[in-house]
Amino acid sequence: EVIATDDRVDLRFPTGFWWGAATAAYQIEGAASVDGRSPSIWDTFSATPGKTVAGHTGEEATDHYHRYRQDVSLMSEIGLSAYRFSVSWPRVQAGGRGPANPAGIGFYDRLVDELMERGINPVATLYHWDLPQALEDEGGWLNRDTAHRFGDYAALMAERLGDRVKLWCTLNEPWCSAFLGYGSGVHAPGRIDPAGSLAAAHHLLLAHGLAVRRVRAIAPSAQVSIALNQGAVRAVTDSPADLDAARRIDGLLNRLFLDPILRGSYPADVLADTKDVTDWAFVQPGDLAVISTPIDMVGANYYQPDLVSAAEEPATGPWPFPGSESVAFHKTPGPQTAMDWTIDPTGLRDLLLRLRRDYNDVPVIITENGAAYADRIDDDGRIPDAERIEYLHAHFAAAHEAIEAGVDLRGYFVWSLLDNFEWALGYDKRFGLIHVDYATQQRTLKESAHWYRRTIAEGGLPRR
Ligand code: GBH
Repeated sequence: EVIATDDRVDLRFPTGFWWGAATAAYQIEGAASVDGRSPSIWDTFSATPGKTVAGHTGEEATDHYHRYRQDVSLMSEIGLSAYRFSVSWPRVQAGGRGPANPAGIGFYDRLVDELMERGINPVATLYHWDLPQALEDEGGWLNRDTAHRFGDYAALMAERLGDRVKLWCTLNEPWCSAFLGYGSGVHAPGRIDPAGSLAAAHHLLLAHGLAVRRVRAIAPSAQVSIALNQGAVRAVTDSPADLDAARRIDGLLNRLFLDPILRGSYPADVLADTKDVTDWAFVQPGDLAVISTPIDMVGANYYQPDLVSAAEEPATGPWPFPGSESVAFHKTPGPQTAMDWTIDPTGLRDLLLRLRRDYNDVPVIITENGAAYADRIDDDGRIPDAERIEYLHAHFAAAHEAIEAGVDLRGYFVWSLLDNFEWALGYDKRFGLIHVDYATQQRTLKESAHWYRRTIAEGGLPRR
């Protein structure tokens, strides 16, 4: 429970607000070949020449698998009220089916106990992109059966951790899994198959719904959510063509996921936009009832707004928006992070307001927000990441604005707790509140971690 005590704090957050930080298994755990873990599609993808920057892989990452006690103790030093981690499916079920691997599931059991001991609420994401390679070999998310395998895996996790995990996130960013994994091919498994990418999106949604049902049946008091990468999509001009481009991208990025989950139907305009790509025959009777099984809150991952216009010529190469190839993406003007992502907290505010307006006051949790910078340790051992503090301050203030406008916002998870393996971009981009020296695995709190500790202790921020 957080109560603002400091008079300088004028942006106070609600009592019980979850001040969190997030990570993902393949980005931090390392220990890729120990204790019966089987390969995931990201092991295969990152070991394939040319797929990740400098050929980096998650083989060692931050060695969190062996250092989790220290990492939980650092979380406690910051004062986190919640920690969002993901479970590596191939660690728990080698090959993605069958009984739990005791060593693999035991790791999460110990992690959750450690969190509970420190009074940190465990939030478990069941799928942050690391599909067991054995399931990919049977078609991966193109194969409807993968959704059922995921339901079984969710049940195993709920049986083991359901007495302690407070909130489950079924999937992290299914848009990325479907359209970067099977559409543009920049993420694992690296396939380029426009029709398949829409089938993958549907099977991921079905997997979500099946997992919600299994978790609810086993752990009725736990809360359930999903972390969606939600775009604040804006058109460059008000011309009908540019507004149509924005409608299309909003459709594929946001409403394709939000509508079936929260309203029980696919958006008619997206079905129309994609009718030449696929006939949607993979949607079977009863699927939407499963997908729309009620959840407790919706998770939003937000980094920057999406600015689009109509394009003169359709995109030629691989493209992650099937049926909407004639759209151009533009940089939102303004300062940028080391990812070249524009810093614009109004996008976060706007997407939160939109969720409230269009989805019936749905409770929301910010499951990721943060910034990458080229952090360096200075001579006295400090990591002066003033830009990250600025970024976080501005985005927490935007979240506060949304709360004042009536959004039921339950918590906020900074991405990320630790510097980590940034997928196709390898280790060069540092998102952590905590610096990791990859040569020694030494952890050092950045100035932003100290800023976060004070913010959490005070229950809010001074207005700027
Ligand atoms: C999140 O995705 C992830 O959940 C997290 O694991 C990751 O570390 C974090 O962001 C920081 O990147 O130009 O086609 O390659 C963020 C959403 C959507 C951002 C896809 C990058 C790249 C599109 N991502 N986008 S493309």
